[in-house]
Amino acid sequence: MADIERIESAAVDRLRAAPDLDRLRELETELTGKQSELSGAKRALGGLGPDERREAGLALNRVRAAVSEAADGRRAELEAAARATRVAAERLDLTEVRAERSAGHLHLVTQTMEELEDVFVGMGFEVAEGPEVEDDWHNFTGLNLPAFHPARDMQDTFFVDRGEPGDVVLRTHTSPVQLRVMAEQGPPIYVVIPGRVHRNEARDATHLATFHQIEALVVDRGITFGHLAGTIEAFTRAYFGAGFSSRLRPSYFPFTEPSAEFDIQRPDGSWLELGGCGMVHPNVLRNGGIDPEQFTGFAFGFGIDRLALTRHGVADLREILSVDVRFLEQF
Ligand code: FA5
Repeated sequence: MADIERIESAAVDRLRAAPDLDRLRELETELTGKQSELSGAKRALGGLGPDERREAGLALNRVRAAVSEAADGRRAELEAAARATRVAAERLDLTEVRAERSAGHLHLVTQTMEELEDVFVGMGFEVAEGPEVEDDWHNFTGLNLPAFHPARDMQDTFFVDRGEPGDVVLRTHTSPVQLRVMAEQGPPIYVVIPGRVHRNEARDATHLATFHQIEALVVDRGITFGHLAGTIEAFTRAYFGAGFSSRLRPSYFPFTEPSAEFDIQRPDGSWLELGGCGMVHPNVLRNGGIDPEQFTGFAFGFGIDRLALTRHGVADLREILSVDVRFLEQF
């Protein structure tokens, strides 16, 4: 009986200490198989008297049950540990990583300007730029706006104290670059002109004194108003998406004839005013050194700031000047 008790406690201890499932399986064979002490003890029962044999037989059955219970318990533990290891190894971390310190990013207006340039470049346009400090001729006179022309009042001007009074201005629109590209490059012309412009205006929810425009200019043989309308429609779909469309309304600009304002329609049916456009006026072509009998062209231009904020549902244009990181971080 003492042997049987020793066999039981040794077997249970070894099973509980099995380091893995393979070793556990080996131990089970070793402890309960034919060669095991347990089987040996069972065989020895035959040499005992009837009472002793009965007692020892019951004890051996108890040991067998205890050994198999210890093995089952250890197996369950080892299987649970293996499952946990496998789950940990297969786990996908889908948490968005946010750097502790952000390196900052481009301002919403710059982002929008670059997106617009990308769309136009994708449509085959080249990007052209010109100076922000401009002479009167490029900003007004050369664009068919002679001195004292009433349409000059459409764009209140900041004058630079240089040369004769009124000679040098901060450009009020990107259109003066039209004349520069015509003179420098000549037709065929397919350019977009992004840039910063300035007007002597009181700031309010829809006006800034410094804002941004982008302007397209095409000059080639046989360019028609149909090309203008089609290009604006193609741009609208390329930039805003297939659910958007455009419309033109008659308007007036001294540098285009005929002229129009263009709006885009959102998928919900509402309209957003975007900018001005028209066929380049023959006087402007001539001022750019191009023969209007040979070439025709169209131009369109619009404000970037209003567009950028409308897209993000920001109501007040003055937010563009905000230095509040909580505002800037949103875009
Ligand atoms: C022009 O500046 C013309 N040069 C546009 C043009 C180009 C017409 C080529 C024909 C051919 P306008 O003054 O309407 O047009 O200004 C164009 C856009 O600039 C406006 O639609 C608006 O989006 C934006 N804008 C004008 N004033 C301000 C302002 N104070 N603050 C913010 N955006 C403005």
